[in-house]
Amino acid sequence: MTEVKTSQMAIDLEDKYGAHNYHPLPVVLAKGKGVFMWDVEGKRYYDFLSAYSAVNQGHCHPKIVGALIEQAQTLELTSRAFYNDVLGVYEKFITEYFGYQRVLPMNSGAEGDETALKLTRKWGYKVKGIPENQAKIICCRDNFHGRTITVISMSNDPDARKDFGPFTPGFEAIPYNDLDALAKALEDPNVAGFLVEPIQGEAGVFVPDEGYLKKAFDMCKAKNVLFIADEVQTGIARTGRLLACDWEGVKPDVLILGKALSGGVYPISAVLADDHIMLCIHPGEHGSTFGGNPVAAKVAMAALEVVRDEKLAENAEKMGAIFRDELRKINSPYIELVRGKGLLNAIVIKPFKGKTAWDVCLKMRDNGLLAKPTHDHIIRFAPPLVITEEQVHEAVEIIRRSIKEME
Ligand code: IF1
Repeated sequence: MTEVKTSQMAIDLEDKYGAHNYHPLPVVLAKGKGVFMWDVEGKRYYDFLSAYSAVNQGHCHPKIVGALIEQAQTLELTSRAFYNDVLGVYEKFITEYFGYQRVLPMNSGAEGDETALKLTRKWGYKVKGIPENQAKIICCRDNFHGRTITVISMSNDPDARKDFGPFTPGFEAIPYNDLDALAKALEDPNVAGFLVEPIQGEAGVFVPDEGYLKKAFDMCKAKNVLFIADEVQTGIARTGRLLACDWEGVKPDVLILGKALSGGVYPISAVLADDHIMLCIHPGEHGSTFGGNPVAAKVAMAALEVVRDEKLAENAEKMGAIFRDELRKINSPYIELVRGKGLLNAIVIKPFKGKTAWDVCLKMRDNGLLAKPTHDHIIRFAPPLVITEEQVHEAVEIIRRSIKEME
């Protein structure tokens, strides 16, 4: 095996042997602990991406890693052709934790979304009585739900779609945060579900108006349409509540979770729903070799226990408020606005002296903080939820200094 001795070696290897489907910030990470990561040369960084909110519990959390190791040494995978002694325990645990009757375990977020779409269509035909092949699902413009062909069929991002067609039919995209558009779309009796991100992450941490989710939920109920929440990024304490929907007291009919369900150590996703929806799917109609395997089950339980035991939702709310307050005190021609909820935040960058959000991220990297631009002019700030107040202040100081050095 080749030994990586410098950051440049790692970059060269990826460049030569990997598909070119990403454009990473040039930093090569070799170690993580809590809110920090270290590069190959040993330089320490604050992680303000948390692997797109997968690492809410902090890097290499001993309890989650411990659960992984212990179960991997005992029983790793049985497939769902047989029962095992962990899956049912996990199913009971996670359904009680989120207040649903049933769970369908999968691996990636995109698979969770696919599962929710299939489940919603099935319910549309079996329960709502939509004529065969006529079911429609409403989605939102500028959504991000993953990379599969069906999922990108809902996208309007040219990079995500171009030359990947033909696409899956059966979707209608309406503007996000627009209840009139939703009302109009809901007039079609063949609508089975409305799929929505409580905060649009990829769109640049776009927080909808207060009351949007609750009203959208009520409108769906009035039309016998399932309200499907993609909480893959916003869920598991990220926004200062266990779920972002909790901010408005909405309990989605179908809930999609991923990312931090594993604390970042393993790909785990899940779809939760009650009997009258979930039991529409019968044996042989959906599944996955790895979904809900014993290691995943143990990891997810540990990851969710950490969220509860360490009160991460409370900490995210508190630290998020301090973080936004401090960011808003930075007076710079580069900063147009600061927005977010809990520890899911973003600054909108105004191009200045020919410099963009990417340049700001490079400067922050040099000063010891890692974040990623989205859409050229937005920088997402989403540290692990275990961050302390002192660390928030230190991180803001790095951000302030980086921006000032560019003026
Ligand atoms: C990448 C974005 C974040 C998601 C929501 C489902 C998925 C995601 C709401 C799919 C995934 C990702 C994947 C990551 C970049 C990232 C992202 F910028 F692209 F939009 F987080 F904001 N639903 N989000 O945000 O989950 O299948 O990836 O497990 O590199 O594509 P997945």
